[in-house]
Amino acid sequence: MTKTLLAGVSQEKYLNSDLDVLIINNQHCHAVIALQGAQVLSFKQKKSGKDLLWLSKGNTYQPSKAIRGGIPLCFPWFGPAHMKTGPSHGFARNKVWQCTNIFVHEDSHLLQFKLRYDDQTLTLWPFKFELVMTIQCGELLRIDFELVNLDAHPFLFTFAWHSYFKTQISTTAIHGLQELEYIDQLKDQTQKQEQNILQVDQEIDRIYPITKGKFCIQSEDISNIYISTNTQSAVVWNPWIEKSKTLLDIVTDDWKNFICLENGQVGKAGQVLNPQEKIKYYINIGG
Ligand code: TA6
Repeated sequence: MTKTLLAGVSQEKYLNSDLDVLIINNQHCHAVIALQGAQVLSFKQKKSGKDLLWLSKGNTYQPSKAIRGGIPLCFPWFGPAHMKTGPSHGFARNKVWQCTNIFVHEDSHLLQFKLRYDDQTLTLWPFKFELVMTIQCGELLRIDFELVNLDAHPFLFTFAWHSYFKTQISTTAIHGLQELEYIDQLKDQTQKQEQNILQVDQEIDRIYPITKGKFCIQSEDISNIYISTNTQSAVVWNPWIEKSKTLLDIVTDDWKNFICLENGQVGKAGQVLNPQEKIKYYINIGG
């Protein structure tokens, strides 16, 4: 059952699952955003007719289960939980966010989503916070992240937009990482330096703590995807053959069709936020 919220925005259950999604359709794009995680699942530009994002065919869309693909938000930590109790990459992508505002701006739609601490988050991460993400669906996809510390104590957080870009991995080249230091997650966190434009021919899992915030993903089967952001870190990931066999939500060989370029504040680029302090980040994605 589809419910129209305003011109160009409707709400429905995704693929007849229990997952509530908002469908945005305007002259520039067709997008799908899940209320769970305020997660963009699809962003199809009308000028190219291509979806910039990859979404796994192996998702089952069970409530609170992380959705593989699109742009999951890793918050308030990136990677494994510190005390090994919480979920990998934090809880933000598993929680249902509140859509607090939808408005039209210069032929685009802006949708605001809010996540605020609750009893469950406090058991996983003992700090009070409010996080608002504003998602602009137009010629570009722009996401703004605004976090405020509502606690009486400072907290340290890391975060990333764990973006899955649709691409042909065998012909993919990532520009914007040249000469940057990175940590190889597959080789005991060894520090190395990127030499050239990055091409992928095996499993890759690299954290670039400090980047220049501008990237281009090239591949034979897509038009270039450009990313610009004021976040410092980038993570590059593809599970390749063997690792993807351990991931039940990646169907056979579908690992060939995406690259993760994840932008945020990760590792030593984690940030401390003092009580009542606010911090803002953005990312622009376009073809
Ligand atoms: O992309 C970096 C990474 O931390 C990889 O190590 C891998 O675990 C990936 O995220 C996927 O994590 P997920 O919890 O979404 O399966």
